[in-house]
Amino acid sequence: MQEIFAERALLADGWAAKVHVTIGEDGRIARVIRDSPAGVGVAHVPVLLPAMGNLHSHTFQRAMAGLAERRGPSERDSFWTWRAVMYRFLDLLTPEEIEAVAAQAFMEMQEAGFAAVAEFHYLHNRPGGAAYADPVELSARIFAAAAETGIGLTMLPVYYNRGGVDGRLLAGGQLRFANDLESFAALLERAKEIIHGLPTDTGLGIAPHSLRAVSPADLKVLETWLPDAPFHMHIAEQTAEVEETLAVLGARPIEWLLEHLPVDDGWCLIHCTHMEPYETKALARSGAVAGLCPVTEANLGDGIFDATHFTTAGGRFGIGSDSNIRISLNEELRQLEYSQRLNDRARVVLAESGHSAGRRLYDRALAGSAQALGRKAGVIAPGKWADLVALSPREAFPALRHPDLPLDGWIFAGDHAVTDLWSAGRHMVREGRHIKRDMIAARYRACLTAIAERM
Ligand code: NGQ
Ligand code: ZN
Repeated sequence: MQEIFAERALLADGWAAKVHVTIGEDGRIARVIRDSPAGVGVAHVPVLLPAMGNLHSHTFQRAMAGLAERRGPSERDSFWTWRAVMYRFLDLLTPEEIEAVAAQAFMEMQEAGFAAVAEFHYLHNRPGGAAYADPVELSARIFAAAAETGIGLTMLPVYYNRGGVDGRLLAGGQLRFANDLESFAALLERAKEIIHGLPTDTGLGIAPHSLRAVSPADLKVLETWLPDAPFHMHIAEQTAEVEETLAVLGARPIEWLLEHLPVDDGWCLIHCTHMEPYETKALARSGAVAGLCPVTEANLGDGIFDATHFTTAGGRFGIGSDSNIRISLNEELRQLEYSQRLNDRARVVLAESGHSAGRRLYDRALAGSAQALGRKAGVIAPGKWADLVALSPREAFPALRHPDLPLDGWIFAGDHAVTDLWSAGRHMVREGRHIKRDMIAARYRACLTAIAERM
């Protein structure tokens, strides 16, 4: 049992003072007591929040952060030129390096305040496309990195079968992603076997990569395979993808998807950047989570998600660090709000009158990520996973008159606010540092050096 005493904690019905939380041996919250005396032998924290999950990550891309910020030779640098760099980079990576980079990224996520992650994992084969003897050779690296860091993992093996909506063949770096339905079924079976030996908060879902990489027929098959599991997919991120979908399928991506598949609250659609107003409303009504990755979307020049109308229509969202160009929970939420402000030329957009933007962003992303990860978390209440984050607010004003100040301070003004983090009760970040930081970071640096020598 672990005991935490928080001066202030964000509970399901709002802020409460002097909260005593007990975490059971099983990693779940056992007890929550308000107005409790500060006990002895108890971790004492100023502010305690439910910790959210990072709903979209490709960990290997962390190792190329900064390498694609030079303008290339083409007329216009774009998502597609970035993708070509990314494909060349991933072709260099060994299984050991994929694990070391994943561990570094997971550790940084926990230090940023994420208790869990949905890893959208599409590296399956050797460079050039030959299969490994074990189809989960590379997926097992992600499981190992999660186990080492203690992050809560929802594993999303990715199905990637073709090079574009027109059905063109995979080429170059994409050969590492390839599966057909038969090989993918075998991969999922092996993934289930591995999960049996992992912490019980580990989850499994399916991720058809996109309408570009998966045929309508395969998508309809995959959708039936793990009925209650998370089902994630990239969609409508780039205008070229919208145009290709219109040309081949006769409808815009979100429009087509909502019409042809039973999109519901088990689905998480990543990006959804380009929607017509009728798609925004229909997506909101579906109950699916929009997986927003504001920092990556800005980095890749995707465009601006219409969060204003989506949330007004009751749409659910969570946030992901996607390319991991920067791993920062508060910066994702800040970027999301700022993109709306710049677009609407307004202030405090994603909160109703009289409410705090930080609080609204945090509450919504918390609920959206728990839904998207299929994780019984997101609330400090008995029975839920003990996914918890403690903050050390820097603000000078006492939060008495404005209880959401710790959140607004963290998201809009703060940086190094996270002091402690628990993932399903595993107390992995203490005094702002992951307990295995030195070892994981040293191994990561050695990998970067080795990769650089092969570039
Ligand atoms: C990915 N990333 O799967 O890593 C993609 C690039 C693609 C983003 N879409 C590949 N941000 O979409 O074709
Ligand atoms: Zn992605």
